Amino acid sequence: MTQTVSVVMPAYQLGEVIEQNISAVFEALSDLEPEVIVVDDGSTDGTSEAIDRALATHPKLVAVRLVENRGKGRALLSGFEASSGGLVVFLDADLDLPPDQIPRLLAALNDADIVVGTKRESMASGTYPGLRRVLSRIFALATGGVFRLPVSETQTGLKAFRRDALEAVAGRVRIDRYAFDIELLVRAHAAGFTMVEAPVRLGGRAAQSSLRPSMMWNLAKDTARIAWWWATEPGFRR
Ligand SMILES: Nc1nc2c(ncn2[C@@H]2O[C@H](COP(=O)(O)OP(=O)(O)OP(=O)(O)O)[C@@H](O)[C@H]2O)c(=O)[nH]1
Ligand SMILES: [Mg+2]
Repeated sequence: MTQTVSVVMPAYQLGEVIEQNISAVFEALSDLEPEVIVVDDGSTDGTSEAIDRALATHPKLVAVRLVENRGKGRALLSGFEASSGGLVVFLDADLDLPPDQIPRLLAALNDADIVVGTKRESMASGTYPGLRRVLSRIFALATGGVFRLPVSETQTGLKAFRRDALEAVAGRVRIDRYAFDIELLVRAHAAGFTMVEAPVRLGGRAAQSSLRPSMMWNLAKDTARIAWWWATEPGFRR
């Protein structure tokens, strides 16, 4: 791998654990000597102080701080703007998806512009709560049917990009929160970038994850907005 690697980690209300999670990423990727960009936008629970402590020990850590909470999608794009790597990884900072899988995703960038982590296999193995599994399946069928993305899932918190693919679309993405991933991938696909999926493994804690009805509603609403743009905006559709 001759290209430099930037790992962007959005972190909101993660508390002290963010310090050890940052260290775990540097450790898992020590061969790659990556830059890690952590983005905190308005956490009030000590996340910011824990990031300060990590800054003192990791010279290749960059902290982006936004005063106001603008959502995970906006945080990812702000982190991307602060990054310099030729290859860019988006990684949930809670590390529900263990970072030792990142080199495998980066290797897949030899054959595609974008590698989308998918949890389907982990879900099938029964470590994932039932309702969430069913909803995720329905959602994937709906987005696949409408937007014709060549991947079976969009929402998993581990993805890798060749820098030019992100550069081409980042400025046009309008959704800040739950449907951000869909809009980003649909726009990149429309712009002619290639994508493949890579199965990723969940760590232990992910099984406890919560799914709020308000979140599902917002995801559905934002997905409908994307469908509207898809139907009406020139160049949105491939
Ligand atoms: N900076 C920033 N990070 C966010 C925001 N919302 C979520 N995140 C981070 O994005 C990652 C994924 O968020 P989660 O809340 O874990 O979402 P999830 O993985 O779908 O849900 P769980 O299964 O409950 O973990 C975590 O690292 C969060 O800290 C936000 O508004 N701003
Ligand atoms: Mg999570």
